[in-house]
Amino acid sequence: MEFEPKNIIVTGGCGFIGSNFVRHVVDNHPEVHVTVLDKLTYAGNPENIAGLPADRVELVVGDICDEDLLDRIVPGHDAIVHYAAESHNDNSIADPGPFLRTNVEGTFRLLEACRRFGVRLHHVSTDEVYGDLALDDPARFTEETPYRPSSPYSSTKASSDMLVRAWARTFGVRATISNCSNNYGPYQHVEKFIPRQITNLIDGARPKLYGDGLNVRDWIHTEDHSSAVWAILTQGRIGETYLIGADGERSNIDVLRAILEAFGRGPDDFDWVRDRPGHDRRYAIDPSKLRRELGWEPAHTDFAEGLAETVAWYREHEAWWRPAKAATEYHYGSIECYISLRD
Ligand code: NAD
Ligand code: TDX
Repeated sequence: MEFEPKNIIVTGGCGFIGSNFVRHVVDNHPEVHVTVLDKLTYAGNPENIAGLPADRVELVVGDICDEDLLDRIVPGHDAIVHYAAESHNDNSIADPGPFLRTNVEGTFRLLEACRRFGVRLHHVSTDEVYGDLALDDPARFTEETPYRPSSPYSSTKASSDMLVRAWARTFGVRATISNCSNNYGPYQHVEKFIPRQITNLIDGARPKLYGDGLNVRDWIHTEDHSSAVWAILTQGRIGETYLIGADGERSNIDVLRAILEAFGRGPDDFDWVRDRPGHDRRYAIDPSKLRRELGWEPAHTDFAEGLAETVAWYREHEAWWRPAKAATEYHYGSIECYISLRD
C-alpha cells in the first residue's frame, strides 16, 4: 500500500536539489506540509524557497547534528527526506572535516531521531559511492555494484549509506536510499561545473576545464530527481536502494562546448586547468529497477533543451548568483593552476 505522508521534514531544503524537491511537493501534493531543516551554510539560500505559501512550508534554521533540536522538531512528522550534506568534491579535497561531520555524524543523528520517534527516512545519496567506470566499459552502475568511493566527499556519502542500511536492518528504521547521477538546472551553486562555466561567460571570463576534459557525467534535470524521490518515498519498498538516472551521459568537453556555443564563443575559448586529484573518470546509471518497479520516467529527456533553459535562467537571475560568485572564484584561485590554451 502506498505511504501517504502529510507532514515531512526536508533537510537541506535551502540547497539546490532539496529546494527543488520542496517546490515539487508544494506544486504537486497539496495535502503535504513541509518543514525545511537547513543550517544555511554557504550553499544554503532561503531565496531558493522564497514565495512559497507560509501555511505549506516552514523554515527551521538549524544543524542536523543538533540532537536537542531534532528532539523538538521531529515528533509529529511522518517522514524525513534527507538532502542536507556538504556536496562539493573540490571542497572535500581542500578540507574534509565538515564532510565527516555533516554527512556522517548528521546522518547518524537523523537515524537516531527516526528510531526514537518511529519516523520514516528517505536518504538521498549519490552515484559517486560506486567509484568510476572506464570510458569504454559497457557496464553501468546498478544497485548491486560494490561500493568503491574515491573522494573524501563520496567516501562520507558511502559511509552515510552504510549507516542507513545498518539502522534499517538492526533497529528496523523504515528507510529507503536513492543514489542519483549529476543534477543540473536552476538554483545550482556557482561552484559546480555547469553554473560555474555559464556565470564565467556572463562575466566575460574563460571557462575552466579539468584534466583532458574527457571525463563523463550522467546528467539528470533536478526536477526529474525530485519526482523520482517522491516515487520512492511513497511507493518504494522499505530497506531498498534505488538508482536514479536519465540516460544522460556526456563528456565534460562536450557540455562545455555546448555552453560556449550558447554564448556565441569558439569551441576552444576556455582554459585547461590542472586535474582534480582522484578525479573519477565516468559515472553511468542503470535506472531499470526504478522504472520497472515504480513506473518512474524522466520528463526532461532533451539535454540540449534543458541546458539552454538553464543558461537562460542564469542570465535572468544574476541577483541570485552574483553574491556567491567572487568568493567562489577566489577560493578556486587558491586550488587551481591555470594553463591557458593561448600560452
Ligand atoms: P547543496 O550543497 O546545494 O545543498 C546542501 C544544503 O544542505 C544547503 O542548503 C546547506 O545549507 C544544507 N546543510 C549543509 N550542512 C547542513 C547541516 N549540518 N545541517 C543542516 N543543513 C545543512 O547540495 P545539493 O547539490 O543540493 O545536494 C543535495 C543532496 O543530494 C546531497 O546529499 C548530495 O550528496 C546529493 N546528490 C547531489 C547530486 C548533485 O549532482 N548535486 C547528485 C546526487 C546526489
Ligand atoms: O570548473 C570545473 N571544471 C571542470 O572540468 C568544475 C567545477 C568541474 N569540472 C569537472 C569535474 C567533473 O568531472 O566537471 C565535472 C562535474 O564537476 P562537479 O560539478 O564538481 O560535479 P561532480 O564532482 O561530478 O559531483 C556532482 O555530482 C555528484 C555533485 O557535485 C555531487 O554532489 C554529486 O554527488
